[in-house]
Amino acid sequence: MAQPPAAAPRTSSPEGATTQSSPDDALSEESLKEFITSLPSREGWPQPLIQYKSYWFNRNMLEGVLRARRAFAPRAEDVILATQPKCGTTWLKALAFAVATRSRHGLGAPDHPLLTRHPQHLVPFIEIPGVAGRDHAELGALPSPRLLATHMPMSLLTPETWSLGCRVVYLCRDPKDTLVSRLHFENMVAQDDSALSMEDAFGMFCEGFSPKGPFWDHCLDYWKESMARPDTVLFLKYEEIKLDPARVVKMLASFLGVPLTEEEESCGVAQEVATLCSFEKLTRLQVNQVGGVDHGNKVYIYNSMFYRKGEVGDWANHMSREMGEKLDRIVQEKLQGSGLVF
Ligand code: PAP
Repeated sequence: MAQPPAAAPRTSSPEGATTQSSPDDALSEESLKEFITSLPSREGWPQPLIQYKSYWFNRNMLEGVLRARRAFAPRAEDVILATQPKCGTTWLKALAFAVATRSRHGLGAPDHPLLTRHPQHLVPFIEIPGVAGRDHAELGALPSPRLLATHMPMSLLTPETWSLGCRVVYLCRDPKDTLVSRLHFENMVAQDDSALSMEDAFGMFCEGFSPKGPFWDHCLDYWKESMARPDTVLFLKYEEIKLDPARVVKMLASFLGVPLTEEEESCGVAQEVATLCSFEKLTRLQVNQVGGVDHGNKVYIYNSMFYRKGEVGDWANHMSREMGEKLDRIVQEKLQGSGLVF
């Protein structure tokens, strides 16, 4: 990936939330577990969720967030792909990887990494680097510029992420489709008779009680930052990629500091990336059909679980019109005045 031009460094954000250190950042491994036990926790999702700084996390994830705050050292050249779960992380990872590495990995090459490795494993999460078989020390050993991912709310990203001017690409999705995708994922992972019902998941989601939720707060923080600093945060929606993936590929390339050349434009490189990363192409590959990763705690995530339907509007097959309208109303109210709409 070519070096993106350096963004202007800064020490504070419009919200003042992005640069705060916290005493919890220095927790040792032992006191970290003890600290988590002292936080509010609530049952409902297959794994109980723990509230930290107004967001909800399962235990593994919160441990990862706290470790990342302690051990992850951002670099100015880092590009971070930020999402809430089920908003299209896998897709964004594939697109950004293909765009950023196209000078090294020819898009049509028979040995392109996306043909043999899951997009989730090509771009490691900051807070769960183990998914890609790495720990924070190994993330530190990756050469710059690094392409990384996170589900962390903006306010929990390491303060240096912002003071160094790292670039962030945020992807969100219609909350109704996000919820439906989440419910299917939870029930696939649980693999027992503890299946969560749509009604229960819906009620919790509407209360703002969902993994990495409240949904609207997570989006809103990144949205405001993207409005204030478009050179630092690129805000995307799943639906807009679906509508015109090649257009988003071009935007991504420019934002990452590797814009498409005139020659690439005329050769249809944007479409080539879109096709390589399409749901149809990725789901046909063996690597995305077999295998998986053991996350511990009896959680095994098969590679295929990150691909279900890949559609816009599937919510209508799983919740009533009234439920859809209710969730829309809640989200509209929460986002009112921000300019962000779904
Ligand atoms: P994560 O946030 O848990 O890491 P994420 O990739 O966001 O995973 O969630 C999977 C969703 O993205 C699935 O949506 P669905 O349940 O509504 O179908 C999955 O199908 C969708 N997805 C994965 N890859 C693609 C792709 N290439 N194109 C479109 N959608 C995709």
